[in-house]
Amino acid sequence: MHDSSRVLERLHELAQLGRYEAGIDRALATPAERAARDRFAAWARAGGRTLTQDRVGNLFARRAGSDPGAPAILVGSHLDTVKTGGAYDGAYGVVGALCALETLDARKIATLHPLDAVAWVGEEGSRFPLGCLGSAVFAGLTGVDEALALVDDAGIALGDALADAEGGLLRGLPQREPEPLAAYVELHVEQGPIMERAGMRLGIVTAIAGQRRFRVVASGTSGHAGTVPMSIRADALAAAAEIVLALEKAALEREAVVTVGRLVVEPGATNVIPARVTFSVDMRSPDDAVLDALERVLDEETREVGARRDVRFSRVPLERRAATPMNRDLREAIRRGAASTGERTMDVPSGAGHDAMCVAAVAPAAMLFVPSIGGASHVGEERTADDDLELGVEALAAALVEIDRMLGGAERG
Ligand code: HGY
Ligand code: MN
Ligand code: MN
Repeated sequence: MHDSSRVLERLHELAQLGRYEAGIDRALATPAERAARDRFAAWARAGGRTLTQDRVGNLFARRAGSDPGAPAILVGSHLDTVKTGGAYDGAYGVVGALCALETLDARKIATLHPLDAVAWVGEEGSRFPLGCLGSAVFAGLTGVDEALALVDDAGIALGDALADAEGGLLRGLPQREPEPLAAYVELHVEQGPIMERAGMRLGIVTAIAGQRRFRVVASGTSGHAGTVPMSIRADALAAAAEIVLALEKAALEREAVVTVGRLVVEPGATNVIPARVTFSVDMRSPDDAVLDALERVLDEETREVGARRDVRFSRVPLERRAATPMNRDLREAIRRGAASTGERTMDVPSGAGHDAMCVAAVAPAAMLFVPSIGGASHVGEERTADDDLELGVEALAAALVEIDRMLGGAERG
């Protein structure tokens, strides 16, 4: 389709921003990520959209509805990436939203509700320690000033980074004011293997797994690697390693996944016993009670290992997102829209977190997936077939019309 084929060229253009040999690194408020927001704004303007921006940099591009008083339907995703990101996680949902609006323009389809394409900032939490940062602020789950005060590893506050010309807010955009919302829809690559294994090209998300992130610090006693007998060591890294393996075992015994993705050893010298280890813990499960159980394991294990090894453990919660069911009515409207493409759909859970988890706090939310080749994501090799990318935009455009009709009917009584 003409309009959805722009999705390929735009994704290719975005994929150059932050590209290096391991993939794409496009962290919030860096020049590459700001360039991506600039591209979004340029494409939106070219499509005749009205652009607004909020205080943390989220961008909104409005396609007017026939009823100016009707609440907006938001549709979008995020432009930032993890350190070794691919070309599709987030970017696809942002570009797909713009292309879906352009598809409706080309077919001269009017909607009752305004349609706002949105680019959320900081979904990955790869620079500032809060995932879904932009959508959490938008939904009022995190205060703006609290977000602006978050600092990166170099001690730079988000507020300062957003004030900087290189990576900061776009200039000259009107402020997005709070307003009632009708619904939120997010198009995303699945980032897992379920759809590919089922041979399905369109997935309607049932629920998004709950997630909890922590920063854990193990503090032991440093010393000479050659002279301190093993029997009296308080080795922070050995203690942390026991916790990592205990969490892995606890996740294997439950419907959960736990990942320790970052681990920093201090002083980090080959001939010095580790004094302090700081590591991340990322827990996910579709069942919040399982996450509670995993937190108890973390408590119990750090207490036992800490006492046995004379290592002190402390932890800071970085993020806590409850398992989030997607809105049933929106799921059915998306199913009807997707059906108009002639493709079957499947229900699919999301193990990955998304901005929809936050927006669901202030509006009915739902997600539409297309398959990931080999289920790969958060790696440079992330891939989705071009025709699936285009199909997703077609299905999204049709879903927006169905949602508009469903909500319009509801409001008209
Ligand atoms: O970590 C996640 O699931 C998401 O990609 N931020
Ligand atoms: Mn991601
Ligand atoms: Mn994502």
